[in-house]
Amino acid sequence: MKYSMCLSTNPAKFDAVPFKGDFEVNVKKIAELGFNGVELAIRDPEIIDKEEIFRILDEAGMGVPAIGTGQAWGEEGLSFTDPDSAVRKKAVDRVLSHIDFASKTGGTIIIGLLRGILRAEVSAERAESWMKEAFEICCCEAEKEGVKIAFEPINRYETSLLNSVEDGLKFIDRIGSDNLGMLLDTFHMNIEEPSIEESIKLAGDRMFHFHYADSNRLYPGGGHIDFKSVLKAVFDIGYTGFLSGEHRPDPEPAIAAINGLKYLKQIEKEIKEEK
Ligand code: LER
Ligand code: MN
Repeated sequence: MKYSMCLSTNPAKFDAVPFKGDFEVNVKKIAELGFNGVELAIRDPEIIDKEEIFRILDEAGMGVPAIGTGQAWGEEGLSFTDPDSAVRKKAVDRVLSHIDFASKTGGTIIIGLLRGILRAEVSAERAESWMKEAFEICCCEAEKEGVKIAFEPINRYETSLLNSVEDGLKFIDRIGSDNLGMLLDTFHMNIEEPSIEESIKLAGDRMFHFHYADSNRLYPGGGHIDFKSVLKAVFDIGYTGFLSGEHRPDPEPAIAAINGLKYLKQIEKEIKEEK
């Protein structure tokens, strides 16, 4: 299995991105710890030095399995479901602006929090139709550049729009683009899914990407998710992508990252030995 770690290219409020600060130092550190790639959280592709990022990634031999877009919501309030059509358009344009960089890195664009939240003045039907329209535009443009998009179900305390894997799958089926799949995150699934394993199986080959964190959003082993059973389900569906760490940096980013990586690799070994 390949492992990546979430890393923000710019300062951000979100606390489950373990590495922030000096990009080059962090990429080197993540490579040293034994990860195969970095998942980049990018608020706005216009404000990053892409050439410099490529140089750093190349030197460290790091792949980019995915690009997170949620900071445009967290830091700027952009969303697909804002009552203001200008804000919705800005959110869609922001996703479109990720496509070029994503095509060069081969990374899947993640759409999670950028869907927004259900506002009191907006009906659920209206919000879903805005989301559908936004996803259709993004998928169509991304497809032209061979870029995939992954929709992430997110727990009810962060959004009231599409919390479960089942609802997420129904939503992506309505859009019906081959380049649209799912990002499953163990932290959200622990809150929303009757069975994490069954939801992974339900997603099957529509699972394009995977976030790991324990029940309390610490590194795996810091909470009570049964990662052996979860990893078995991931193997069973034939997933060959990255497992990406999106957990809190406690007690310290590198310690959290290595604790989680060691824990998951040991479980992987046990599963293989039992076969
Ligand atoms: C982003 O991948 C995520 O999981 C959200 O919880 C961000 O708040
Ligand atoms: Mn996530």
